[in-house]
Formats: sequence, structure tokens, C-alpha cells
Amino acid sequence: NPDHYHSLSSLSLLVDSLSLQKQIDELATFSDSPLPAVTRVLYTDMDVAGRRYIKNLMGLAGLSVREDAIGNIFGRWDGYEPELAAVGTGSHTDAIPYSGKYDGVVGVLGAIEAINVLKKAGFKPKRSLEVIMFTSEEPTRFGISCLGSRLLAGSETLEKALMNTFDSQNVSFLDAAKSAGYTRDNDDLSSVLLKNGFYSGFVELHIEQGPILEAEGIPIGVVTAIAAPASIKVDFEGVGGHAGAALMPSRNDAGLAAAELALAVEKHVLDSGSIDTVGTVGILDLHPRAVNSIPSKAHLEIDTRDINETRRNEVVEKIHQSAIDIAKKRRVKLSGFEIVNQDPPALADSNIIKAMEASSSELNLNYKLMVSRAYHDSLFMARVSPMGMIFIPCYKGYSHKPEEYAAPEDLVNGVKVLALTLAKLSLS
Ligand code: HGY
Ligand code: MN
Ligand code: MN
Ligand code: MN
Repeated sequence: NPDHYHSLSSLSLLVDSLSLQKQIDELATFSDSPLPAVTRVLYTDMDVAGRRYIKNLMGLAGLSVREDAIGNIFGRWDGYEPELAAVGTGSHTDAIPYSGKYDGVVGVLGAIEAINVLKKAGFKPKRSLEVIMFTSEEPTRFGISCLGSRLLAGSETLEKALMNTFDSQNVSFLDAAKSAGYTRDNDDLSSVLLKNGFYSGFVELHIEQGPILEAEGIPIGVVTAIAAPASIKVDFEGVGGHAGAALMPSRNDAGLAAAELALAVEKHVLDSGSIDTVGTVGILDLHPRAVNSIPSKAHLEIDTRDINETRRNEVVEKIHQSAIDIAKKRRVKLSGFEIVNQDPPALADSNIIKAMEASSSELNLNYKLMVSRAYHDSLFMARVSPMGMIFIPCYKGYSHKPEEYAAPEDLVNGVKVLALTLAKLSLS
């Protein structure tokens, strides 16, 4: 019964730290930016090379591998009661431009290593264990975060939207997927949706991407909730003109409208009344992008989040109002205001939290209950399965930049807690 988990302290869990580090370093070489920076964007050649690498490791771990229509990769270890709902674990291996080699990767390579560790320990799963590499967690290519897990969790709107989604080079999602060998047979993506109850539980191992665990010297984070992310695309249009000859009263500068909105994002976030509200403008493109030409177009993309959904939605509303006010004041056209995603937060499942706490304690590892301010595929898996996340410390909390780093002993601890948690959930 799930309200307590079998003590599995008899299992001797031996993590092959050297081979795990070698895999992390090898996977990082599949990158469109020179090391130590990693860039691996959905359906590019480097992404396809990374996928091949992961499928090979899943095969070597004795997992049976399958891929769905958009390239979510599943590696299954059949339990002795294979008809029961399986226990899932996994993360992503796509990497935003000029980022690091641990974000997401730790939860995919670490999950495969956790399987190897349990096999070496002679563990026999009752519920099958399934490692998932989600097809793309980062919003880089199509602006859609957690695209793979969002679709798995059954988003009809996304299914339809993907029929008419293009990247910045005007390549359609379907053509990009086909170029990577997916959606070959037909454009029907409904097969991707997971049946409810497909997993009895889902656990993701991830670096904290924040400084708390390292600062407090605590080796394991047990995530209780994942913050609510939202992203917005905004376009302003003015008449542009000659940067020298047009006098100021006659200008309606789209670039300055965007700059003012960016500062308005910061203002609304800081005025929210909580340190938990965050926001930034990560993309700001000006047209025609010439030093002596008044920008006639400005495109900006905003990321704002909060642990509290209502507070986050209030900030989104205020940003929209500011965009309208700024456009009027500066006599530019607000030619686009698209809320790309405005997701609710997710709560971890109390039983899975208990299993992660018990596993950490059995391994004599101190742990801290904490919220994830970054989003993850677990945010969407929580919609179709009880969810849990295990954090390990990362150097100064650095992430989404080449200095991202997790120490070998932290990787080993994370894999051990994941392995023991999966074992407990498999027997529950
Ligand atoms: O942006 C995020 O929160 C995630 O790391 N992609
Ligand atoms: Mn029992
Ligand atoms: Mn990330
Ligand atoms: Mn991640």
C-alpha cells in the first residue's frame, strides 16, 4: 500500500560515476556552439545526433525503445506485472543557445544510469520502469515550452496549433519534424496524447538551477511545487525614417516603445508585492536594425512567472495594459500581443514526496523541501500522473549558460535517490 514504502536498504546501489560523466561530456559535443557552450535545438542535426546517442544508451541498458510521432523517446524495463501502470522518469536533452551541459541531461542520462544501478543491484521491478526523453522542453525553436510533455499531457489546442506553427526561418513544425524522421506517416498528432493513468507516478531528476542547495550545503532537493510560467510575444509598428533628418516630434519610434514596455515588465513584477514574481525580456528584435534608421518594427518576447498563479496573471494583465498605453502615447501600432502560454503551477504528489524523503533518509542524505522556480516537463506530466522532482545542487545556481556545473558526487547522490525512489514506486 502506497502510504509507506518498502525499506530497500538491502539494495547496494553502485553508480558508475565515471561513465555517467563521460556520457555528459560526450552528449555535450553534439552542439551548434563551441564547447563549453552547448546549443542543441529541436530537430536540428545536432538534436538528431543527441537522440541517436540517447537511444543507443537506452539499448545498452536493456530498455526497449520506442518513439512517438513528435520524437518523445521511451525506454522501458518491463516489470513482473507488466499490465500495471508503469512508473515514468525522465527529462530533456535540448539546450537553449549558449547554455550548459547539465540542464535536462542529468534527468535523462541519470535515469538510464538509475536503471543500470537497479539492474546491477539485482532489483526486480513489479511495475515497469520507463525512461522518457521529452522531445523538446526549451521554447527555442517554436516558442513553445515543454512541447513534448505538453502534448503528451493532452493539449488539443497545441495539437491544432502545431499544424500551423513556423520557426523564425519560416520552417513549419511538421516539416522540421519530418526532417528529423518524425511524423513520417501522417500529420495526425493525436497518437501522442497519453491515456490517463498511463503512469502510476513520474519522477524527474534535475539540477536546481538556483543557489539554495549549494549555499545551504544540502545535497538533495525534494520539490513540492513548480512555479507558474507565462510567455508573451509583442509587436509594435511605427513609420520609421531617417535617424538624422526626422525631428523628434514627428517620430513614432517602435524601438523606444519596446524599451519602455520592457521597463514596464520590470516595474509590474517588482510592484507585485512578492519576491516570488519574476519577469524579463529575453528577445528584442528591431527592424530594419540599422544604426541610422528609426526602428519601424519592434518584436519582444516576455517571460514572467510566479509561484502564485493569480499574482502572475495580474502581472500579465498589467503588461497588456502597458502595451496598449505605450502604443497610444507613442503613436505606434500595437500590431501583436500574443500570450504564448499562461500555465498553472503544479503540485508534487504527497506519496511521491514521501518516497523521495524516505529514499534520501535511507541513503543518509540530508534533503530540503523546496519549490522549483524553473519549469520542467514535470509541470505537464503532473496533469496526467502523480509527479515528483529531485534536485541536486549546481555551481552557484548557474544555468542556461556555459558555466553550468554539477559535481560528480552530487550526480551520484541524485541518481541513487532517483533509483531508490523508482524502486519504491515500482513495488507500490
Ligand atoms: O525556463 C525554464 O524554466 C526551463 O529551464 N526551460
Ligand atoms: Mn507495503
Ligand atoms: Mn532549461
Ligand atoms: Mn531543464
